Parts: sequence; structure tokens; C-alpha cells
Amino acid sequence: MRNILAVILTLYCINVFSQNTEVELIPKPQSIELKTGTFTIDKKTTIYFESEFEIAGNFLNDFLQNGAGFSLKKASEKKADIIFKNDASQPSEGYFLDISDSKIVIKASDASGAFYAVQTLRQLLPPQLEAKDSTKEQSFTVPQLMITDFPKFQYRGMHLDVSRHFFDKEFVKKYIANLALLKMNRFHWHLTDDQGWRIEIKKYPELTKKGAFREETLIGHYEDKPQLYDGKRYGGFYTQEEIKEVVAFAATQNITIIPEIEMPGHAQAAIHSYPELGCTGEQIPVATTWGVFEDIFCPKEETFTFLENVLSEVMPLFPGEYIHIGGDEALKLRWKNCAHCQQLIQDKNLVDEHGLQSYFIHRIEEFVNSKGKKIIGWDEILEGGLAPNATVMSWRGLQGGIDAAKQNHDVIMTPVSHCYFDYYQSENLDEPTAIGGFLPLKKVYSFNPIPAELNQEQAKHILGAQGNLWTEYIPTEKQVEYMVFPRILAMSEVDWSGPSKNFEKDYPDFFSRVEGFMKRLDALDINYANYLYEIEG
Ligand code: TNX
Repeated sequence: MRNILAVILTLYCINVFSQNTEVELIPKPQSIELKTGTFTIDKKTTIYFESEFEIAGNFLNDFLQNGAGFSLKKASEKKADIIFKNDASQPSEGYFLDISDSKIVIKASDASGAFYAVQTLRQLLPPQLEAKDSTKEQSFTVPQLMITDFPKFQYRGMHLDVSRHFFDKEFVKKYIANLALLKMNRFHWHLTDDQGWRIEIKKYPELTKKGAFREETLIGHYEDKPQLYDGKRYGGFYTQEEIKEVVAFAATQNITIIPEIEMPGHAQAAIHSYPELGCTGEQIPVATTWGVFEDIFCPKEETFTFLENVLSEVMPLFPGEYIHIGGDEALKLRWKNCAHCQQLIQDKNLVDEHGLQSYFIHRIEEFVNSKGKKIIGWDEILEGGLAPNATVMSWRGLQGGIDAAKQNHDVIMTPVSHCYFDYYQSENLDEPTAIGGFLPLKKVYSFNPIPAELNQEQAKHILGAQGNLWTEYIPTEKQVEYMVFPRILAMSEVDWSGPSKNFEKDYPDFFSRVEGFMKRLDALDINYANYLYEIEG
């Protein structure tokens, strides 16, 4: 008798302690209704989904396989325990998740909605499932509840600069997977810059033979003095096969990749590889320091041919609708001193070099549009007049985005003030060298991508917001994660849940969820900045 009681007590305790009754989701869903009790997922749990929800269904199975060593068996719609249903009344990318004692029902009108329902379910499961073969347990509970959810913004992005420092395809995949966890849907891959060309272009092999490597690397600075030149050849690039592999992986994470090929500025690595692309024709090195350089693409016919050939190889690799063509920080000194450029300004009746930049971008846009894709450019593409279908990434502040939206152009907000994760995140003296600036977690969380100056119609052009990670001072994978986490949690919530309506109340709530989320980040082996909690907590 005593033995039986002991067994019952043990079973009861296991049940109570294995219940995961806290609901600490990031980004926060639009509405949660908690019920009492739990639903148990184990080896016997069955699943039903049609092919339209394959990405979501497969993700859940892979997740369980990875963390617990089992996946869910398929059953008919009538018999299955976890069921995906098409429901046309669900908003785009939205879902309804109903967990009761006997079933989990997920309703969505598109593949993204079902995928995000699974991400929510994943966050309701114990964090240790995130780590490979992490647990010997075979049974997990999730709380019974109903969630109605959808994103505030359709563009929820994160960027990574792989030019200033190179990160290999495995790390890029991990980075992308972490965006999916947070219901982000765009990865902006900054593939070319002065310090390195990182994508194989078969027609122009020198781009990666020469342009993907530089002679020495500035790792940090101290009191404005350069420090730590390592004197070694540094670089790397992705073959087109590797790009395809990353793109295919991103599809399993419901992430669209936006590749960026910078023009006309930030082109020194390209000009090093093919000097005729510059205005002077002189041999210049791949840049070894940071900043803005004078040598930019020269608006000659052969440059346009080169760029069109490059884009013709890049575009088919990426199934998304957008190609980012840069457009930022193009100093005009070389164009001022180039007879051909001045002639072009006259011939085309352009006001000055800014008009010439606008002509340049218009031409590229026309080419990209003719291939069925759209361009995004940094907000400098406003100067001299926007290309007719361009989407603007507003980085120098909100003004570029405001101006573009007023001209009926789509906008992605990514102002330095709230979205630059290469800025310092605390005043802690031990912080690794950052490019400058100060952007604590709280400030990211306070961001509202919709400026008050816009009326309702204009505001519809604000597609969403993006966090940027420029990597001048970020040489390692660990440091990338340190700069991104936890600030990306705040960005994901701005983009998905919508800007905070009552900061005084919302921020402490967000912050406590961030603290809870740490266990998941640990299990995912993500190197986040955790001392923030001593300061803010
Ligand atoms: C400005 S943001 C740049 C980048 C730098 C970044 C550093 C933008 C369009 N251009 O080239 O890496 O500042 O914060």
C-alpha cells in the first residue's frame, strides 16, 4: 500500500513539476486566453496537415526529433491530436491556436500563419528541447489556452554585414533560424562592400579571387587610434552552391533573404578586382580600414554592363521579390573630376552629381524591374529623385522614410537611433569595442516605426522595421550574437506585436519575459549580453 502511495505521489510530482504553465512568449501575441490544465505531447501524439502547411508541420517534427529524439506520427484529420486547418478568416500570417486537453488545433489562412503557430507552440514547450538530444524525457506538457495572433507589420527584418567581417554559411543558417524563432520574416544579407566581395559571380571570377580578401584587418580601436592590425590575409566568400543551400534552409524557416549588392558607393573591393569599373582606372586595394571611400563605381556603359551581368547571376539565386542595391554614402568626388561623368550630367540634363546618382539608380531599377524584381535602397536614393518603384530603407533617421512615404513609396524603417545593433548596448566599461552610439534594450523596445507626421494612407507605406548589424568591430560569431541578443527580442516585438502603447507598463512586462527567455537562448547556445539584467533588472 505504502509503495502504491509513493508511486502515486511521485507521478503527481513529476506531473506538477513538468508542467510548463508560464506563458512567456516573445514576441507577445495579440491575445491569449489561458485555460486550466495541460496538453501532453509524447511519442504517441499524432499530427495532421495538408501540403500547404508542410513547412510548419515539418518544422514541428524536426524540432521534436532534434530535441527529444522522436517525431509525430501522421493520422487522419479526424483522429489526429494536432491538426492544422485552413481557415480563410485568419489574417495574412496570422493564426488561431487552441490547446485543449485532447487536441491542439491550429487555424491559418496561409503557410506563414501556420508556421508562426508552431513557433508559439515551440516557445510553450520546455527550453531544453532547443538543444540537440538534450533530454531523455519523452513527455512534455503545454498549457491549455487559446491564442489569436497576427503581425502588426508585414516586413520584420534583421540584417547582417558579412563584408567587414566574414561569417560562414553554417553561422548564417544559425542566425536565420534565430530570426524564425522570433517570427521575423526577412534576412537582409549585406554581401558586398569596400572591405570584401562575398558572393561568387561566375562571369567575374576576380571578384572573389581578389575582391574577397584583404591584406590586414583592423580589429579594434582605442581612444580613436587604430589598434591590432594582424597583418594577415583575411576574407572569404560564398559559392553559388552555398548561397543556394542557405536560401533553401531559409525557406524551411519561412524567411525570405534580401541580398544586397552595393552601388555606386562601397564598391572598393569590386574596383580592386576590376579597376576599369572606377573613374580613375587605377589599381586600388580592398579597403583595410573602415569608413567611406572616394573610389566608387563610375557611371560608364561598361560599369552598367558589369552590374547588369552581376545582378543577372544574383537575382535567380534568391526567390524573394527584392534586391537591395545599396545607394548609401556614395561620395561624389571622383564623379566631379571625371570628364565622362560631367558630360553625362550635361547630356541627360541632370542638376549635379546627385542627379547623376539618381540616373544611376533609375537605370538599375529599370533593369531589375524588367526581370520581375523590385529594388530597395538606403535613403540616399531619395537625392535627385526616387526611382519610380523603389522601396526606401530609412537609416539616417526617420525623415527619409517620411519623405518616401509621402511620395507613395514603400518604406522600411531602420534608423540609427533605434535599430543599429553595432552601437553600445550598455555603459558597462567592459563592453567590447563598438562603432559608437548608444542603444540600450529599452530604447529599441520604445521604437515606433510609424512617424506621427504621416496620415493613415501614408502610414500604410511603412512596411515594418529592421535591426542592422554592421560588423566593422565585430570579428567573431560570439560577438555577433552578443550584439544582437537580446536587442533583437525588442525589435521582434516592435515588428510583430506592434509598438508599445503604454511604455511604463509594457516594458517591465517585456523585460520579465526577456529574463525568462534566457533559458531558451542558453539551450540554443546563443551568446547574449546578460549583464544587462544587473543594470536594468
Ligand atoms: C553606415 S547604414 C553605413 C555602413 C556602416 C554603418 C556603421 C549604411 C547604409 N551605411 O556602411 O557600416 O554606418 O554603423
